[in-house]
Amino acid sequence: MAPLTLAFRSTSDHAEKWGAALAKLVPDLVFVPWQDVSDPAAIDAALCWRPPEGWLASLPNLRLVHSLGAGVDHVLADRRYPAHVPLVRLVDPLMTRAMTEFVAFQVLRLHLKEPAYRRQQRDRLWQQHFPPSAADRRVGILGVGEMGGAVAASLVALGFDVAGWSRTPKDQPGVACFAGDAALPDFLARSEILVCLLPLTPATEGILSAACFAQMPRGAGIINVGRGRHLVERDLLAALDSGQLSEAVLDVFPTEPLPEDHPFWTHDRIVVTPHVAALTNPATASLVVAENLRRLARGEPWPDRVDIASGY
Ligand code: NDP
Ligand code: OXD
Repeated sequence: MAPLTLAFRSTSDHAEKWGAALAKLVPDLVFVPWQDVSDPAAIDAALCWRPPEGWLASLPNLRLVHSLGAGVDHVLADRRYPAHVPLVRLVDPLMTRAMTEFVAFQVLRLHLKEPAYRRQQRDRLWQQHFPPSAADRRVGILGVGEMGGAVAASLVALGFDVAGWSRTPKDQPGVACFAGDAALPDFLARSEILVCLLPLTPATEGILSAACFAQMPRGAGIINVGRGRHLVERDLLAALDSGQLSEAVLDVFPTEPLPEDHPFWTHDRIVVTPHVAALTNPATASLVVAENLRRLARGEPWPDRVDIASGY
């Protein structure tokens, strides 16, 4: 079998680390950082994060595009994406584990009123808030796929009253499952803490909007670890001003890094984290990518192939 040639393109992932990790796992792989691609026709596969428009289309013999992340919106944003080329996303159990830790931490912070105590400390205010038990705290997860499903299970294990919303019906132990647009109002009506773990698609863009917040219990909190464009930013600011929402934790933004003059940086009811909920780690993610490259070589299908028409 001829060795595979893989082109690597990302400004936020380390080509050297990826090249070294994959060399150990796929010994005959030819790994080419994008700047060094001299013969575009020799490239069999591309491993990328946010490839610039038209770059993938410029590789005429491409047989696989592999995302460097779980999400693929950064690839499908390319209007010249060669639609005949299979797109595979990264599903790494370690990333899923990291996401469950991040979301559990943020849910517990909101549940236990930690942001309020930080504001009180700033104001030297001694005031106790009596939280409901976890069993009486209703958490809603938008998106119960690889990550949302694991997050839901971890919150159930912590004793929370958990619901999930997905496109197709689910049956997950301990989780109240809602599916489809018609079920969204009932799901939102019970979500005191709402976690967004949806992929960004035309159907989900702007879902965290005034209409969504208005259907949630007054004083609810949101945690957005999906994508920045799920959130209508001005609607969030208005909902925090009016008290309809009490707190927001935001890990993802339409423009990253978040611009220095953005009002979220200094808002005392918004926690900003720099897109770190589940970072891609070459040490473990390379095992997943290597297996998907072997599947390409063997002509086998990929379990995490993206349905390009639905965008995830
Ligand atoms: P999956 O594809 O496994 O899960 C997506 C879930 O969203 C599924 O349950 C799916 O429903 C649901 N969904 C999609 N479209 C709709 C819709 N229109 N209406 C209702 N439900 C919908 O993705 P992952 O769990 O692996 O990842 C989710 C997202 O998390 C990524 O796309 C990415 O944006 C984000 N992410 C963020 C990270 C961070 O560090 N902040 C790290 C990694 C991922 P169904 O099951 O019925 O198909
Ligand atoms: C991802 C991300 O999609 O890090 O993996 O956001």
